[in-house]
Amino acid sequence: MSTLAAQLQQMEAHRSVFENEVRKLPLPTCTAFGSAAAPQAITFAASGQVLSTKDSATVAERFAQTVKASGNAVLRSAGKAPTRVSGKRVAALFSGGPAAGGHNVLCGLKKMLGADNTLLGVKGGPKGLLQGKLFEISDADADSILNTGGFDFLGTDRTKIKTPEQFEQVRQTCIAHNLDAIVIIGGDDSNTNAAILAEFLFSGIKADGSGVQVIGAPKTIDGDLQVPGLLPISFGFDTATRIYAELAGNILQDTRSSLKYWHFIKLMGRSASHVTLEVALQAKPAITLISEEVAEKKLSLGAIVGQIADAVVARYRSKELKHGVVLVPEGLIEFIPEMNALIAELNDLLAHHADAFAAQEEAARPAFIAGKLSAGSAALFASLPGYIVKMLLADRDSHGNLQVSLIPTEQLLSDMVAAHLKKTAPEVPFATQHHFFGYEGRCGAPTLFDAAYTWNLGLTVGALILDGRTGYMASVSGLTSGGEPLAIPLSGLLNIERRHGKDEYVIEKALVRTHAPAMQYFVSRREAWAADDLFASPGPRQLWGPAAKQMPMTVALNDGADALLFRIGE
Ligand code: FBP
Repeated sequence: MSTLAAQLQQMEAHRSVFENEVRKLPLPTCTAFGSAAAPQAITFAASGQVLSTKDSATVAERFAQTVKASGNAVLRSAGKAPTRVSGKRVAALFSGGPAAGGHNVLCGLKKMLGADNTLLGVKGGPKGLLQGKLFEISDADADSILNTGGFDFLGTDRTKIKTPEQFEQVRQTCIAHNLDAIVIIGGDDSNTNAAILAEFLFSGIKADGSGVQVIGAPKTIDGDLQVPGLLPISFGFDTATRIYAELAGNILQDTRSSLKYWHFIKLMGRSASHVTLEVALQAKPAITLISEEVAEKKLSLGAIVGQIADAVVARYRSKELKHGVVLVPEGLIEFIPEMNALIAELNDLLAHHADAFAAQEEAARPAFIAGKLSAGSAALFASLPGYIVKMLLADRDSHGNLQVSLIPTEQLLSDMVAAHLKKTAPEVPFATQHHFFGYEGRCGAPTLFDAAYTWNLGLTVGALILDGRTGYMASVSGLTSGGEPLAIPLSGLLNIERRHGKDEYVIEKALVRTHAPAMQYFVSRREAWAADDLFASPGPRQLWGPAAKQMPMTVALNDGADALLFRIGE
């Protein structure tokens, strides 16, 4: 074999030149943990900050043990742990969609637990926990996954643990593997699962009557798991948005070069528009829709289409621009008032008539449901193209969410704008292209921000477990002032929401706040971006060099930072 061929073969199985180098990347560590090479355990103490929601009284009854233990108070570092805890057996799992940095949570956790405690990985997410698919994670495993993207080391799934049989399976797994703690690395729904499990496993699980600790870690590219002042962002958001912003920047460059297309780009992010807002701030396209603003202004589908068409016409008539980019948040459809009312009715109908609906021939299903809708919703339903109706009737995910990633909103909008222009401004050229950026961004190699953030989240999770805590979500705040590990009581975040046609405990999704600084900055610039090509190309993710320490623009603006650079460990 030639030297080059041998070199190429050595790059197989996650050993590209990039992957080999990135594993050696030094990670900044919060000063609370001491040195980066040998982080030390810390203890936590209740701060004066106590969390509550509109449903706290009901939550205190249902989650009596965890609420009594935590008092719903936020925990902050209280200094170095006086003694070293050993012999704990901790199982960690990924839950929900993948997000860059998950592997580093495991690495930070492994480092904090050290050689005198055991870290087990759960294969295949919550389902793997039910099935008892656990294995020990070695130091070599941790070395091989450090700073790598994806959740492939363990795998993930979206199983919601809710039935008595499932809870019993979890108990059996805890007993069989002699577990002291479970770590759930997931989004809002998964951390709700963590709160429920923390209460269930609080006591009486082991022979001596003690319980199993449960700690959550905040993951999701959607960025909708945030707690102002306590949790700046979920991990994976920075990496995903930088990948999408690079792609959007490339497309913007193409529009300006080939001078002929309007590109409609739908961006993942579920209900919240954080991803779309961040990509807009980075790439500065002509038009960006923000779902939360659409809901606030009660914009109808027709009004949104009219706004896009007006911008298309204005660009053509004033500067003869026949091109542009429109960013569309994945969950937009749920925020358009008349669509929201229709979806709510559909959710209830599909939950209550599940068997009868399933028994219908596929072609007969729309008519079956349409007959049960209110008059207004039935009329709207009848006006929608078949490709949208099909997706509105598709299965909800296991948490009861409409699978918005499957709805081609970008196609719907561009079809409607084309029809509108045909009637109102037929002389304006309108050739379109459509994109959906989602899966491309979830498993890329983490940015330095996500790599450092997740490493410190892992250290925080480990320190909370060694400190005997349960029912908390780890966080790192103060990202521009050194980084501070802290713990948020999960029960303090719980609300009651209607899902699957019934009331359930949930952690409310953090949506874009239209009066927050990030949105206000966007509003102050968007007219200029619509009128001319002012886009910027943020380029690929950079792990070395001047842009490496950049943090999400939305986070920096909303936190009142005076620069874009994070300063963990400084
Ligand atoms: P999480 O909330 O579980 O992190 O999911 C993120 C996400 O990527 C959403 O943006 C998207 O709507 C959904 O997952 C897609 O789900 P799936 O991977 O099941 O297709």
